Amino acid sequence: MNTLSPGFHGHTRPRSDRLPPGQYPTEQFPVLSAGPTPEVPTSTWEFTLTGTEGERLRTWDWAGFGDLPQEEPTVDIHCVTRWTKWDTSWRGVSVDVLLEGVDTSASHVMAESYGGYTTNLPLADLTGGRAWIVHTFDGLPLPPEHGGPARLLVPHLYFWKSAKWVSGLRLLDRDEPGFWESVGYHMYGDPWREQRNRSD
Ligand SMILES: Nc1nc2c(c(=O)[nH]1)N[C@H]1C(S)=C(S)[C@@H](COP(=O)(O)O)O[C@H]1N2
Ligand SMILES: [Mo]
Repeated sequence: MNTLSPGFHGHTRPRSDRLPPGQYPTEQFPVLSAGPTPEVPTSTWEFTLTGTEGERLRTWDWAGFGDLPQEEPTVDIHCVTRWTKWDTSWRGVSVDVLLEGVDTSASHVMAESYGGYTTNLPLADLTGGRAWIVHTFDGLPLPPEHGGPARLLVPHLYFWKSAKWVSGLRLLDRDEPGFWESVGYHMYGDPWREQRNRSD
């Protein structure tokens, strides 16, 4: 008999049920960067929410970001190069908090990074407690090679959607390809449906 307690969370499911098709589990934390690791001091770090007309809606500096309510998600991550890492623990701010009170008809978002990386997502996938801007991994400041000082974390999509060195979110009226999407990666990237390439 299956009993789901009120406190049931995804990460209490057995790991065998948490391996998407075509993935293998790893204990390592591989580094995958398309270019050099940008140096982003927290003294000059900014995170900007930009509207569909290019207007600056909100900006946080490092101190202001730290004053926002923080969450500690523990989630599985799935890279399109086929590794899955279970139960990764992070600390950061829910994107719901950043979008609070923003009135928009935007359908999509471009995540933008220091260094120029971009990746596109439906706005709905960043809300509902499913996406965070994280600055801490395993209780320690996020190392630069993994996206520190802060990265996007969207664990329900392939990990290329989790932009490292994130500098902001730009609201879009329609879907537009980001960096990997423009060279053939899937526009959405659901690991459970193996949406690796545009043709999947
Ligand atoms: N800014 C930026 N973010 C990025 C990337 C990148 O090259 N630049 N690579 C993506 C890819 S393909 C993956 S799998 C993950 C890798 O994150 P990791 O290096 O912390 O494992 O970051 C994603 N975010
Ligand atoms: Mo990746």
